[in-house]
Amino acid sequence: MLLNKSRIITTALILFVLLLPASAPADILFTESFSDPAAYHDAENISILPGSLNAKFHRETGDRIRIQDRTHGVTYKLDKAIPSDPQPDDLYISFCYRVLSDSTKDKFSGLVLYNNGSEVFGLGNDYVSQNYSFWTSDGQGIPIGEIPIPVDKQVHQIVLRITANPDGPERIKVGLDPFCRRSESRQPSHIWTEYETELAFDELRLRSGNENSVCEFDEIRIGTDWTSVTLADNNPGEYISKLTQQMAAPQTANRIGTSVARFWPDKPVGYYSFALNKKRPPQGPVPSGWKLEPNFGTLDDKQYVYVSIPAEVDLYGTGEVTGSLMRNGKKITLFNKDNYGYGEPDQLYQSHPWVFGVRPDGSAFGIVFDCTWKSQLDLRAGILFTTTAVAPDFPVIVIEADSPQQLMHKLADLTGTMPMPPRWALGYQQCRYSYFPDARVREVADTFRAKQIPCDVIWFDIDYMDGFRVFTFDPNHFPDPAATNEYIHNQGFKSVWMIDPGVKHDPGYSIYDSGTEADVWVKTAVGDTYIGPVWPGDCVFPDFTSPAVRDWWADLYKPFLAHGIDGVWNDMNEPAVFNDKTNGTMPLDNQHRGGGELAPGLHIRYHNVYGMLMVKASRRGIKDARPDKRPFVLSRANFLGGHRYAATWTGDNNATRKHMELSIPMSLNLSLSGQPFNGPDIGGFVGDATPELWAHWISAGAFYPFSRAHSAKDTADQEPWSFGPETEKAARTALQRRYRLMPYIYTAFRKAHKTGSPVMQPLFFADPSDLSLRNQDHAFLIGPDLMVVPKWSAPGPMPKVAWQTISLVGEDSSTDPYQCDLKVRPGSIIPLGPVVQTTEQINRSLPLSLIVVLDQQGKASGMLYEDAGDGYGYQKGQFCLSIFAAHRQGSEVIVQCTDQQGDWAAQKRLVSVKVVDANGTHHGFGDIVSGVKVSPDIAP
Ligand code: NBV
Repeated sequence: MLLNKSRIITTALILFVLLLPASAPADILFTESFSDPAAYHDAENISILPGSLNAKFHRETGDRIRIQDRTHGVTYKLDKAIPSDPQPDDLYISFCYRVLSDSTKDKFSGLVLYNNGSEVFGLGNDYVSQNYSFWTSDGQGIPIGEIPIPVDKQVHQIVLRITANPDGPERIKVGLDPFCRRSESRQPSHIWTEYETELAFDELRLRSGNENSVCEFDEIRIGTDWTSVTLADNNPGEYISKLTQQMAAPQTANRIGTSVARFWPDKPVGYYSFALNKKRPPQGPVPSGWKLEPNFGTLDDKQYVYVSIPAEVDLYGTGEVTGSLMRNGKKITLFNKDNYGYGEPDQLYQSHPWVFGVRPDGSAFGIVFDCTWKSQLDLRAGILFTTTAVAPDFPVIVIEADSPQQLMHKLADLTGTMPMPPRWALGYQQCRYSYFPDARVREVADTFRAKQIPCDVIWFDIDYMDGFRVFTFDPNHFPDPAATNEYIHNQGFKSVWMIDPGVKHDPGYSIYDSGTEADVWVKTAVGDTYIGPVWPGDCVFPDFTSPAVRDWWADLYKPFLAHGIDGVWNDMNEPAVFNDKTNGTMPLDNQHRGGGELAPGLHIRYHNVYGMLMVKASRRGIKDARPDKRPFVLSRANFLGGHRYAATWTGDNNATRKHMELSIPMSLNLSLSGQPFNGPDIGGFVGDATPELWAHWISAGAFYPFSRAHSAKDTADQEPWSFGPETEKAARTALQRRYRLMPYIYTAFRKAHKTGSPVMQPLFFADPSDLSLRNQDHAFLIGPDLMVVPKWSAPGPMPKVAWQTISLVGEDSSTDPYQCDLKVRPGSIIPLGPVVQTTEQINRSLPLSLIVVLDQQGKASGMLYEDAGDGYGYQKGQFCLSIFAAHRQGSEVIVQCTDQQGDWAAQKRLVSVKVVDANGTHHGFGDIVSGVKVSPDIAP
C-alpha cells in the first residue's frame, strides 16, 4: 500500500509544517493557512497578504500567500505529518489557488509533490494545455475534470485523493472546485479525473512557475477523509458575494399557475415570451412559504439574477450542453453557436435559459429566465443568470413540483407540448453530407431493403442544391427530384431535404429576387441589406422577426414539397456566418424589424431566437402546403419552447468514443429542457468511425428519440453495412429492436405530446429519492418503463428494485458484444410489434405482444396508443388508447385490457403475452379484451 512503499516520510521540515494540536481530529494530518506572516521572512518574491482566498463555500481562515517569479517557491517537508503506522488507505490533499498572471507564461505553477528531491506529481496550471491540470513524473499534463477548464484569474480549489494500492499503482482522483457542502459520493462526476500512478512523496512545494508568473495559495490541507480537507461554510465565494451585495428582492411577484410564480425586478414591462406558448396573467400573490425567490441586480454593464439553493440540490437541464448529466458547477453561455466538433465546451447551437433542480427528497423545481439576449448561466455556487444591462427587464418564472416528472408536466403547461410527429419520423434515418447524385440515393435505399435493415428515412444534405441556392436542385446530380422521391417512396422510405436560412446574394435567382422585392432581409446597423458569406458565397438573411417575412418564407415550401419531399431540415440557423470577426454569426448590431408582438431590435436581442422563428415559419409553410399531414422539421438552432416547431439533433459531434458517451447526458438534458425529440449524429459527424465505435453507437443510438446516422463530407462511408459483417449485424439487431418496440416508443411520444413527459429520461426518474441514481450519465430510460444500459457504460448504481432484462429479437445482451441491456420496470407492461422494415408496414392487423413484469404486489400496468401514424384523424377520435393491467392470481397471471378509449376500440384482440420474472419467460396467448391467462411456474 501507499505508505508502506514509504518514501513519504523522510526528513525534517525545511520551512515549517503546522502539525495540529493534539486536540484536533486525528484525520487532519497537515494544514497551512498562512496565519503567521512572520514565518515568511525570506523572500522578495513571497508575500503574505491579508484575507484568505475566497473559494466558494469553503471555510477560509487566516491570510494567503502570493508567490512570484519563483520556480521553487515554498517547500514543506512532510515527515511527522503523515503517520506510517497505521497507514491511511486514503490520503486527501486540498488547496485553494489563484493564478494572477497570464496563464500562457506559467510553467507548471501549482502545488507539486517531491520525492527524494525529484518532482513526482503536480497540481495546478499546466502551461502547455493552459488548463487546470495535474501532471505526472513523466511530464504528462492531464486536465482536471471531464471538460478542460482554461486557467483564469479566479479562485479555485483542487483536491487530490490518493487511494493506496499495495500491489500496484496508486489510484488517483483529482477534482476541481468540489462542492464542499456535499459528501464525496454526491460530487458531480464532472469534477473528477481518475488516473493510476505509483505515487510516494516526502515533500510539498508551492511553485509559481517561471518568470512573470504570479499565483496565490491558501488553505492547504492533508487529511485522511473528505471532510477533513474540504471544510465547508455558507459563503458563496468572492464573485457571488460581491454581486449579491448589489441585489434586491423582486418588486413584483405573482402566482401564474399552480405552484408557479413569476418575479420581476421592478414593475412588469411589456414583453413577448418566446418560451411560453401564451400569455399568463397574474392569478394572485405568491403562496406563503414560497421556497425560491430570485434576487435581481445590476453591476457595471451587466444584469444579474441570483437564486440561492441548498447545497444538496442537484441541477439539470440548461439545454443543449456537453458534459455530465448533473450541471452543478457548470457555466453555460447562452448564445447559439455553430460549433463544429464541439471545440468549445458549453456553447452550442441552442439556448435554453432553464434550470431543473431536484432536492434530496425527490421534489423538484424549475427556473425559466425569460430572456432571449446573449446571457450566461453560472451554476458554480447557486444559480446565477447574467445578461447585458441594455436588455429590458425580464421576468423569472419559478415552478415548484412534487417530482421531476411533475416538473416536466408543469414546464409543458407553460411552454406547450411537442406536436404529434408523423410515425415515420420515429423510425431509423440514414443521412450523410451528402448523398449524391440521385443514383447513390437509390443505391442506399436498395441496400437497406436487400439487407433487411429497417430504415424509414433517407436525408438530402446541401449538395442536392444548385450552387447551394436554397429551394433549387442541382440539374446534374438531381435532375428529377420528384422521380428520386418516388423511387424511395415505393420502397417505403420518406425523404427529408435541407434548407438553410442564407439566401445566395444573386440577382436573377428567383428566391433572392422575390425576397428583395418583398424587402425581407436583415439590415445592418446603418440600414443596408446585410450580406455575409455562407455555403453559396455571399448571402442575405430573412428577418424572421417580421410576420410578413415569415409568411413569405412559409410560402416557399409549397412548390418545394411538391417534388415529393416529406420533411425539412433547417441547418445553419444560429445563424452561422463565415466571419471570425463577428464570432461566426452576423454583427450584433444588425437590425431586425420585428412586427406583431415583437419590437424592432438588434441582433443581440434576437440572435438566440433566429432559428426558432425560422422553424416556426418553416413548420407553418409545410402545414399550409399539406394540411392533412403532420409536418416534420429538424432544426439545428433553437430556444426554450422551440420544441413546438421542430425536432433537433445535436450538431457536428465527433466520431469518437468520448462524443458517443457525451451524447447520452446531452440528449437527456435537452429532454429535461422540454425538447423530447432529439438525438445526436449516430457514428459521429466529424471523422471516420471505426467499425467497433459504429457498432457500439448504433446499438445505443437505436434508442435515442431521434435516431439518425450522419457523417461529414469526405469521411468514409458510414452506412450500417460499410464497416463489415460484424457491425452490420449489430446494426440490424439494434434497429430490429427499435422497430419491435415501436408501439411502446410511439406511445411514449404520444405521452410527450399530451403531457410533456420526456421520451428519453434520466435514470433518477425511476426513483427520484434514490440519490445514487442522480449522477448516471450513461444508462437511461425510454418512457418510464424501459431502461437502456449501453454495453460501453461503466457499471453504475441501479434502482433498488431489480428490473428484468428482456430479449426482443432473439438477442442475448449478456453475451452480445454490442447490444445494450434492456430492462423492464417491475410493475409495467410493454407493448411490442413485429419487426418491420419501415413504419409504413405498421397497422393494427399486425400481431401485438405484451411483455409483463410484475411488481412485488404481483401487479403491472401499461398502455398502448395507436392511430393512423400521420394526419389529424386522431384529433377526431380516430385512435385507440388501450390500458392494460396484470395481476397474479394463485399460480397464474391474468393480463387484460381494462379500458379502451377512442373510435378504434375493439371487441376482441388476440395478443401474445410474455410474463418475465426471475425464473424466465412464461407465455400466454388469447383475447386481451376478455383477459389472457399465463401459467404456470410464475415466481411468487
Ligand atoms: O450541410 C452540411 C452540414 C450538415 O451535414 C451538418 O449536419 C450540419 O451540422 N452543415 C452542418 C454545414 C457544414 C458543416 C461542416
